[in-house]
Amino acid sequence: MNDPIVLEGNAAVEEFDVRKYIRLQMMPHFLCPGCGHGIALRALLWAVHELGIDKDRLAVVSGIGCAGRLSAYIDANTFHVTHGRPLAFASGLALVRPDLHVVVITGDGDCLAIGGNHFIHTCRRNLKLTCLMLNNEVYGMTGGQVSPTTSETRITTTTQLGNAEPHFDACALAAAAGAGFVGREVTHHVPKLKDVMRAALEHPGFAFVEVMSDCTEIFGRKNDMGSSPEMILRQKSEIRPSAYRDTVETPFRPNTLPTGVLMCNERPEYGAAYRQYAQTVKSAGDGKQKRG
Ligand SMILES: Cc1ncc(C[n+]2csc(CCOP(=O)(O)OP(=O)(O)O)c2C)c(N)n1
Repeated sequence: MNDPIVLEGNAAVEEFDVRKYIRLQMMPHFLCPGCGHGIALRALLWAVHELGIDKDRLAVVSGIGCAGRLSAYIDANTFHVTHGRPLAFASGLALVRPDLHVVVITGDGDCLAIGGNHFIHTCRRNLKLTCLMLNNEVYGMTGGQVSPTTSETRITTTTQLGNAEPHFDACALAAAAGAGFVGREVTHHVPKLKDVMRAALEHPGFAFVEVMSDCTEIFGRKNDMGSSPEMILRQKSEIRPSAYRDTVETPFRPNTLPTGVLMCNERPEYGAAYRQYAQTVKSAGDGKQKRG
């Protein structure tokens, strides 16, 4: 068994050059102009750089979708697995390889719809694992269908008259399910986003970060949210539309979503606890005489 991870040093003194962490042969990338997912990727790699994480010790697991596609661009150990299953795959990896930093990159559909069951149980289990959920409020890759985080009233391919369902608060769900670390940040604030990701990577158990990301080409266009720069500026004060936008003066309510590190509790990490328990059981078994 490999030894659990130890953060070796702080490389912050060395200037961050994203090109050292990406597979340049994969360029040009497939993201649309203005997509927030690229900003999230850069923030993650910046946090990895600052923590001095060796690329050989970094494993990135992602599901299917625009968010899921990001692992392909990272020059580390990467796994592009089935839709909704990155946390299940990553759990196995983190359990047998505690020497790795295992990071999951997932979309709101991947994480909360098809992968919702894996999500709540991963929060409960508390393995050393970092989960970044890029929330663009829509199924981007498949053409813009409604997702569990689509705000009320928003137009999507499958809610042409406006979404009538209430959306999930992913951070509240993670906290209720037992996640030790919960954070949220918008792609507008890149240094803050990097800091939340860094804190998540340093957390000794399961860490969940919701990244509010813009889908400019599909979601933004359908909802008349303006150009990409206009969309990202909107994040400063307005993220979610009011459910009553026809009855209030402004079309969007102020952003009341809290950001930053929302919760940080340390409790026994599942992998270490399991190994210790297994050792105790094994030692007790070794001491017993075999029955004839
Ligand atoms: C089992 C399965 N069901 C459905 C799909 C189709 N599918 C691919 S990506 C996707 C949605 C991804 O949305 P999200 O996770 O929000 O990521 P985004 O593309 O918005 O980043 C769906 C439904 C699939 N590939 N596999």
